[in-house]
Amino acid sequence: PKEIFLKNYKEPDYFFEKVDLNFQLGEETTLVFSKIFVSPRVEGCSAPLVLDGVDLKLISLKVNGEELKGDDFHVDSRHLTLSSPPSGKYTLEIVTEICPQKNTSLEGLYKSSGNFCTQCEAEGFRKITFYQDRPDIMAKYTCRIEGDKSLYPVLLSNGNLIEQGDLEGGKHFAVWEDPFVKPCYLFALVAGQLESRDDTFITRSGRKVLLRIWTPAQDLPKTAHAMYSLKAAMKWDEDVFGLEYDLDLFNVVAVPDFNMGAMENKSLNIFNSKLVLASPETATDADYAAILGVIGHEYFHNWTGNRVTCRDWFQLSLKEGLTVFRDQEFSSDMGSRPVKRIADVSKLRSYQFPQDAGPMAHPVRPHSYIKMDNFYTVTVYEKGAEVVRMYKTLLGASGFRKGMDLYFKRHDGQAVTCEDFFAAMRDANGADFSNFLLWYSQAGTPRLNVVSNYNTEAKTYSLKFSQEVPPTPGQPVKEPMFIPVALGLLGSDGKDMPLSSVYHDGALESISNNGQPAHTTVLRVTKKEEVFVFNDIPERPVPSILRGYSAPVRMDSDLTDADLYFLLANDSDEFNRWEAGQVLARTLILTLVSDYQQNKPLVLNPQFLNGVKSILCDSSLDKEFIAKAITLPGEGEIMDMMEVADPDAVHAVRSFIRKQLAFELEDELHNTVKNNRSSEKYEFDHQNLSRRALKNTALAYLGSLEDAEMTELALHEYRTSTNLTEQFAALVALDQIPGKVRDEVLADFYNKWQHEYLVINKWFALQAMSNVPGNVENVRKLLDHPAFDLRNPNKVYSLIGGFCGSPVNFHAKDGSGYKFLGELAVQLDKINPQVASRMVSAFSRWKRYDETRQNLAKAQLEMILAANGLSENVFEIASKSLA
Ligand code: B3K
Ligand code: ZN
Repeated sequence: PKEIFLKNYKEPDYFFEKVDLNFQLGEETTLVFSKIFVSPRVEGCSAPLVLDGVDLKLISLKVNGEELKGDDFHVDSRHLTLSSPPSGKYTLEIVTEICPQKNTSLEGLYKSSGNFCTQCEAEGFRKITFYQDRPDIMAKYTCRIEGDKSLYPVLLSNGNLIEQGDLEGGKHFAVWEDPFVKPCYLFALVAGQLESRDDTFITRSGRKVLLRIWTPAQDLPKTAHAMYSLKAAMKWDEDVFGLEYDLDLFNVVAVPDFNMGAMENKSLNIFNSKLVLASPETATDADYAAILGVIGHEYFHNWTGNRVTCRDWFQLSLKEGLTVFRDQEFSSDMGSRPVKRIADVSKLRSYQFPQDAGPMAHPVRPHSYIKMDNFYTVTVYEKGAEVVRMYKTLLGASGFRKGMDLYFKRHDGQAVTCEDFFAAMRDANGADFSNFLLWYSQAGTPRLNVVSNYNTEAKTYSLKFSQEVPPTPGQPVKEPMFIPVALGLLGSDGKDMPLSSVYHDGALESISNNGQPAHTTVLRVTKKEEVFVFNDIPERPVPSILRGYSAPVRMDSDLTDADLYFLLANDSDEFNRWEAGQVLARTLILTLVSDYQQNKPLVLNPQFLNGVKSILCDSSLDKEFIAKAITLPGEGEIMDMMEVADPDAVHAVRSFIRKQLAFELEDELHNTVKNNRSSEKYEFDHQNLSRRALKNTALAYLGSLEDAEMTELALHEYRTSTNLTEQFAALVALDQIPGKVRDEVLADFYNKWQHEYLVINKWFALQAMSNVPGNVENVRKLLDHPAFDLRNPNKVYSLIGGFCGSPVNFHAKDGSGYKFLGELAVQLDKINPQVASRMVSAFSRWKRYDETRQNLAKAQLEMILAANGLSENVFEIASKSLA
């Protein structure tokens, strides 16, 4: 397999100005007619024209209307090459034959539940027709679709419908025209039996946009929340960024077979149905929130991604980091900002930090890849969003907006780079960003250490920062980063002290907020070591550092436990209040893990218990915040902090703490459950979802007690709940307690929901994640369950992904979990390489475990690499993991 490097990027020799596509959809094969208007970038260019093409059968090829002969071109398994194309402009007409019905990779044109649909990003268009499949080729498209009218009554593509009609033999056709230039990865086609929920949105300049969400007829009632989300997103982008939708039609199609969450094809978004369909009975609050975020995300891509796109795939974070940031902000504004921030940071810590510390670590803008699909990662997306957030932290909301405006003014209709975004932010604000661009090129999570000192006589308070970026594959030595540190200082009254000036780098800088002293300031930490000294500080403060998590770093500080409990109780920054609790919990868990490993008895620190109790009982706090604040850091996050990850010890200790807390706070938790039951019908609004979040968290704690009374309580919640959020939480609580009740209730749940495949996926995932010893055998049995299907990515993610995400059984010391994944990875790779490589990633941190586990995991990776006909996707992950 060939590795592709950013440093080798070359502008294309030929541009494509216009593309006319014509699809003849068939039951055996589909014919694709493509007419491309080619123009050389530089007058007189005579370089060969190389088109990408995979799994295509070339039927005919014409240049300027003349059929080409055999020696004028060359076709191999990846390319079609015209060695001496005409000079100047010309037309190219290509006819290819493809077999969507046999396409299980779910990229290119494929079938999902009888309907045709496409997925072209990153490099799926080359499975449809020969093309320069790269994002800097931007063309205007028309698309004619022809197919059987009764099988495919709905025919959709990008842009506007300009013609449709009936044809002989029960067929019909539709012609779509997209007035905007686009790269081929944004091309889409859908054909099938679908119906739509329709609504309209009037843009602020008065354009009336028809909004249509397409699903099979029986699912239409479940699209109300998606439509609500879409309209909210359209309004939000106008309000916050002044960005309006630019066509009269916006289509969303939900399909059950989809490799990822969704795809932002121009005016024809295609979604994994789990991110569109929701009803109170079949979707949880988490699903509702995900739908809101992802509908927003794909809609926001219309400007950040589609109108302005990426020059090459290394720049992926240009659109993804920015669009994730935008969807995070949207969700924050629609719900609770601190809670959303907490959720996003937890995700970063649980998934991105481990990636950044492992063999697949790569910068936000990778330097190389074998298979681009492997780089749609938490680093490119989530760390990329943190990078965008840092611009906003440094520039403020209005400075950030100025930068965005300039970015669109400069680059609308272009394919650009991360530097272009950086330059727009800088130039719009005349800002000095020093070495900020290192965030795009250096991998690894920076470690920031802070040491404080209060000088009683001088009334000064100093903070000394030192930083270190750990080595990552290919990057042994790192430069110091530009780290924006949002900071406040709390007085003994628990209030923020007014900050007037700080001495730094030999100069006194005034800190002001329109003339008023500030309560939070943003320090610009740019060196390996540097000191900031605050003046006029009347007493030793407690510092609240990295407020709102202003930079994606791991921070260590000399804060004492007393300081942390003080912040937990008083910080005006809610994120840092939560964070103080997390730091305390992490320390507690790690201490007990070491006790556990030395066979010492486990004892819960009473101060920690009191901290949790005071949060739980503080009626002035938002309930969703309480739910987050009493939740312990995840097992993955803890293992990520250990020298040698010990899944059994971490699991045992975390369970011990949960059980102790439940035991000590049983009455409070019980009351929390009782007082937060649903009375009215399900509403997805902040008040109601917060109540459910708190109730469910309390119930989960009580479930850990594993006694008859708690079983009775959970069973009662299970039976009486009228929405899936509460019913499923009750099931999760019961699932912790092995025995007859658990088995009966799991069977009951299946019987009840067997016709709702999205609910059944949750049922698979729940069982897959169970910590009952030897669970691998249950999971193996579930592979043969009639509702399971290895070809459907959602089912694979639920059952196999769920199993690999649960530390205890996946990392079972007898190697049974690794063996299971090894076997399945090889099997899956034959069906769908993208899904297989995602599963194989579960092995990537094998070196973090003890020697026995290392050997077992390594053997599986070697076995996978030795498999016949291995895909590039899996090869890249497996080989880099072993390196
Ligand atoms: N842009 C798509 C992801 C495509 C993944 C291709 N393997 C969804 C999104 O980020 O919006
Ligand atoms: Zn995206």
